[in-house]
Amino acid sequence: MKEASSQGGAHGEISGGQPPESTANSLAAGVLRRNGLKSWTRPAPTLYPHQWSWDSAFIALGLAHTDNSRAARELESLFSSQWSTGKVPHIVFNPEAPPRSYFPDAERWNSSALSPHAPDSRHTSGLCQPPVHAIAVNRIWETSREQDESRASRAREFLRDNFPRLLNWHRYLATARDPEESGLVTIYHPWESGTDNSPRWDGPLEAVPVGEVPSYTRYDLQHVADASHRPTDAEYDRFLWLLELLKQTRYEEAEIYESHPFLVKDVFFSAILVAANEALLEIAEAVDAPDEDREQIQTWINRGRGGLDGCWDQEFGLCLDRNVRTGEASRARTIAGFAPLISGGLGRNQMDELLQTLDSPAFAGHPELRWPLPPSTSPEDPGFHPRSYWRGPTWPVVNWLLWWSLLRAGETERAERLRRDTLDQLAEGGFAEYFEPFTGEPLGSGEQSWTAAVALDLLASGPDEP
Ligand code: 9WN
Repeated sequence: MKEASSQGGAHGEISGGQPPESTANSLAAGVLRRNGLKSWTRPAPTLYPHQWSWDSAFIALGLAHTDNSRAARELESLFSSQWSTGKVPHIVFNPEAPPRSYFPDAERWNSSALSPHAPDSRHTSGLCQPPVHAIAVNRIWETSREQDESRASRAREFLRDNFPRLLNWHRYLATARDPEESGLVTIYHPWESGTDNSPRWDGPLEAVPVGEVPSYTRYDLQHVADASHRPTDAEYDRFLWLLELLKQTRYEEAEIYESHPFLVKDVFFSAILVAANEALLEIAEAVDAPDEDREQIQTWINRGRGGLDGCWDQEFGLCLDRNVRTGEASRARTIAGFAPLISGGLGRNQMDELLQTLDSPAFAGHPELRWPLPPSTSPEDPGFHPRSYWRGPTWPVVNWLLWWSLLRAGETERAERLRRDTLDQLAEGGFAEYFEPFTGEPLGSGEQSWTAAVALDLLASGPDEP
């Protein structure tokens, strides 16, 4: 496995060929250690100097294999900035980050001044990201249980403390973000999806007339080798305009629902919520939560699966997002379309259809791919771009989600192939943020924490592992 340089965009090799797993483990653990601050971990050394929500969840999942208490602290530190509405903010700002290192900064979001629901203690963004957290908490529980009784009892304590926070978070998503009770989560901004410039958002974004955006400087471009890896300036103008509109509502959910021009039912986010609710149900079991909480969670799971069923597109063999404003489906072929695989509970026919799409030349079966790993956007989609962020590159963190979902669905051989190919990609390219799908070139930031974290989980979960 290669180790990428800590400078964005550079990916230096320290050893050739694939090393033994113990070496790979220590390389991955080293990335998390170097990116680690006192109680949480930066997603990348320079490009992302603050705490990001779903990154932290993946990071905790990886840390669960090296240091349970550090993993628990990672999530506790994130949840200490949970809003009183239950929302877990997508960024918690680091007051010690170097000046002019990331934009939009705390000042631009201004959430503590604008919203009475934002925490006083730390500045945060006003958005959220996919809820991987309960899945990570469950991993901490699983890995602690395998150890001595004192660790298991500390983990049970951690579960007890965090169950109410997780429940509030999921309740916020099931209510404020789904007043229609459709089972699908509404997002207010592409940043909430975690797949920022995906062609999934091209249609809904085009419909947003862009107003006067207060002037700004992008700092992200100074941390990557080439601007083509990142979203374009035109995309940033739209992202920043949506932020201004959200500020005008003071981040009030009802007002946003009333006036905001970008309201989209995100199938990928919704599917992760279903999987996270399944994890939460297991946590509820472990902490002996009241029956009504468990029933509530089960209702959300059923509703989520029902909602996703309604977004199935026969022609693409994928699930599609829906614009709440127009009712139109986003006809883009992206990895988000595999949402039902993540939410689980599929019948054999739908599973076969999804796997057929996954294996087809539209995704992992494309004959020119460096590894048979699904690009974030299908090479057959008009919005595909092999180097641009979520428009085509392969993301290890998405491979992890698909691998984990395949395992849960009992597709063990296929899951194992995906696991091996993902690790081979990292062995050649290092712990990059994302990869050019045809050449395997590492792109974006080097030393990306969640890439290292999912590597740790994949390495610990091989068929030979106990
Ligand atoms: C905006 C931190 C985050 C990830 C997102 C990824 C990217 C931010 C950015 O980086 O988003 O939130 O500046 O591009 O798209 O999924 O959480 O790694």
